[in-house]
Amino acid sequence: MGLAIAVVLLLLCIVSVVLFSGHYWWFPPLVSTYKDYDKQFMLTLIIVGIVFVLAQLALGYFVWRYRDRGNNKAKYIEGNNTFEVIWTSLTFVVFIGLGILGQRVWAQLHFDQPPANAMEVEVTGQQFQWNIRYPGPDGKFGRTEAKYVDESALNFVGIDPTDPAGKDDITTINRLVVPVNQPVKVLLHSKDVTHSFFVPWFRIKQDAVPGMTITIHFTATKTGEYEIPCAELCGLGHYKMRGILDVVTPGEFQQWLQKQASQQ
Ligand SMILES: [Cu+2]
Repeated sequence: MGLAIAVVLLLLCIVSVVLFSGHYWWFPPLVSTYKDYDKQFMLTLIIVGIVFVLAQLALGYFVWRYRDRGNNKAKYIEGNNTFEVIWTSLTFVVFIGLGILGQRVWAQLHFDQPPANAMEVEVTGQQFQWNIRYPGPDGKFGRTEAKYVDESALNFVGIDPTDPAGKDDITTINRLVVPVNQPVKVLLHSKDVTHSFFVPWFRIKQDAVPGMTITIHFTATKTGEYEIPCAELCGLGHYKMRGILDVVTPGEFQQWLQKQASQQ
């Protein structure tokens, strides 16, 4: 029996290592400049992977070594304080160390300022769509207020019609178009409940919280269409809340922007 359990443990261990190292179900390819996320993830995975394999092998060995031979007598032991101190300290150092390394990567998205040439775009979550707004040629977003929200007139974010800065604002629903290799600063809002702006290809995930403006920034490195699922269970229609992040060349972006402007 002891041998059978040891073999099962060994097999589980091999299957886990093969599945994780083979990348069969893995992240989508990275298309932003946030490559440190993947490095940090791999570092954590390798360290805990080694510990996992060693622990499983040790467990298997002891299960086999101290298997029931029919004449064993249970012995009371006090434990070993030296071992307790060593593995508790090691675990502490590994967890805190990875946490400290990881927060630097996390802070790139959340605390670092976007580059000065970053293009601004506003993303407002609502049940169940992403409202996208560009400031237009004047580079300024028009004032918004809840009382101006008029969904029948497609004024989803409540742009004040009396504010000249809002006249040239360009709005779209569920389609965020950005030029490739251009830093983009996103001002995240929510109109109703907490949503989450998630672009797995970009390694970006940030909650949109009512009453707050949360800023994130990114630079896309490859043209293409990428999904923006809402990653926060935000109501009955949550399953259909998805936008598209369309990364295009700068020329295509200008054309698209002009076309949108003429249609507003
Ligand atoms: Cu949502």
